[in-house]
Amino acid sequence: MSDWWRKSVVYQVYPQSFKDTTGNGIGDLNGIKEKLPYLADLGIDVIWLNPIYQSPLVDNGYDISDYYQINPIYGTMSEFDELLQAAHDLGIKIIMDLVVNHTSDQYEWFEKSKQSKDNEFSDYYIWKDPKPDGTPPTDWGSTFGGSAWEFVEARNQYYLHLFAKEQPDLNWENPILREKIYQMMTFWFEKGVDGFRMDVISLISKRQDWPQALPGAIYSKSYYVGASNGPRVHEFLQEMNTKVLSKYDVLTVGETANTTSNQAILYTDPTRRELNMIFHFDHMHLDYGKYGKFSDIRYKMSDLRDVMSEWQDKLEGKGWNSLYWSNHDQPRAVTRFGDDGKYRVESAKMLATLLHMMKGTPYIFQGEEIGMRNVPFESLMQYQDIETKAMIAEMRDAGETEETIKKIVYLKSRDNARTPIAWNSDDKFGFTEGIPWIDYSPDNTEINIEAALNDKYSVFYHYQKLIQLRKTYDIIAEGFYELINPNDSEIYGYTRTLNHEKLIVICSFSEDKVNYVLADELVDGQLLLSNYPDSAEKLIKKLELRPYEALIYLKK
Ligand code: TEU
Repeated sequence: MSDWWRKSVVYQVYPQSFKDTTGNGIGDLNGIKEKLPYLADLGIDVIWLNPIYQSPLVDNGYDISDYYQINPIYGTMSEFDELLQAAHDLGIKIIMDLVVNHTSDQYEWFEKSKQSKDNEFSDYYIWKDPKPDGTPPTDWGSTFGGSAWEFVEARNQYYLHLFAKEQPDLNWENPILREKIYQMMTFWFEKGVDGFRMDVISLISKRQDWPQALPGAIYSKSYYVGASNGPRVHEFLQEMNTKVLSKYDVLTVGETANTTSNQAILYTDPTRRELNMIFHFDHMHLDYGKYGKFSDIRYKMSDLRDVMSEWQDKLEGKGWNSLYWSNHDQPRAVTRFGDDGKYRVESAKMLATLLHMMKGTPYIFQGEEIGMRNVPFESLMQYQDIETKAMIAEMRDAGETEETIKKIVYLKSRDNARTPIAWNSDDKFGFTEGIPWIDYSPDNTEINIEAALNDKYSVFYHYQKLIQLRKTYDIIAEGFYELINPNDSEIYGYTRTLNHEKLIVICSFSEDKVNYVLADELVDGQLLLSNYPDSAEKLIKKLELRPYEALIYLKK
């Protein structure tokens, strides 16, 4: 098997917000197929599709009611087959979203499981007797509010749901259930799918002693004590690899919130035959507060540099990193990590430079490549996301003011990432002929794909060049990472070294001009890319960096 994914760039498509061709206001598979030439022009190698399976959409498709059916709102199975073939014809692979920690409560398996304790499906899910006083087995909270346990009279038992009560957790202790999952994975691989992003895969093995939550754990994350990186998670993934993954030349990336860099080696060490890479959350957690992600705390660049460097260093030669700033669960990168006002373009390009020159597989979330920022919705009523609604309720219950809640929701709601992509500045932005399932961003008139393609200095063309550099220079995929001036408070600099070549990457996180002095051995490199049109062709020792200036030099 080749490690093709070591030099690939992945583009995440959130189907319902990408492009609608039917006028129902929801993006669809034919819309993605129509826009494949745009993605080919950007230069990406792989598309990650968020879930498109049959679902009641309680959690926007992460509540699957049939693993083998395409949700008709996105299209048909034959339209999926056509999309896959059209992508492959352009040299673009497609990975799907594997959601096997839980299903929808409308899955046939669950509908039967909840009926009794002695049918074929009874043990497909996690059922526990109440405590003697009738309360749930543990004090774990659901990510989306309330208890992680729901009582069902017919069984006189609770079932576990780490997410919505409409998302019952599957029982991975059951080998029959595991075989069903492996059969399903094989079905999609036999259709030609090129891999999976594995939703909350680090949660599939629960501790069988069902511990109480750690004191002070944030309610919606209290289950981590008993479900995160559980006792059999690696056994299950090695079984999955042996029975399915090893038979195909595919990309696998596990979503593993609350997983350390040491634990990541266990998931991504190729000799362990589990996954190719994982999404960690350590850089996402830099601005967490008492409500977890929902905080108005601003991260510190020094903390970001420490986290990104830890992951580069720890996985060097032992595992493999994914590289991302945002996705469908996170706010827009340029708002969270850059300056989405005066220096939106410069800082979006700087963030892209910093990430894409690191060691690992970069992931671009739709709209990131044109510098989309958070969405200033007027009213809390405009938010659709189940997590956002749960957090609004939780903050109201805690007595937070509406002003505070609105500010925090603006900063961190997942809906920031889920507004429709604007393909042009027309009144419906080229997204749909109908009414969009979620309101547009007021930015769309200015920030849209057509405007980006017509501006040679746009964020789009910077991403295109970064992707091209990765295809051109092996040092980007394989070079050794080292920090430059590790204590500088405003400039994040690092080198990549491969054989006698050195790549020098210098990124300013300051809105002011900043002086930066390089060691002699780093000067004289040749400029490969800058986010300013007139940076010096040769790298000099004493730099005066402009606001959010990002430089890439190669010294041979
Ligand atoms: O997200 C996993 C997860 O932990 C999320 O709750 C995420 O950490 C949080 O939204 C950050 O604020 C995955 C999917 O990506 C997410 O869309 C689903 O809602 C969730 O699992 C359940 O499937």
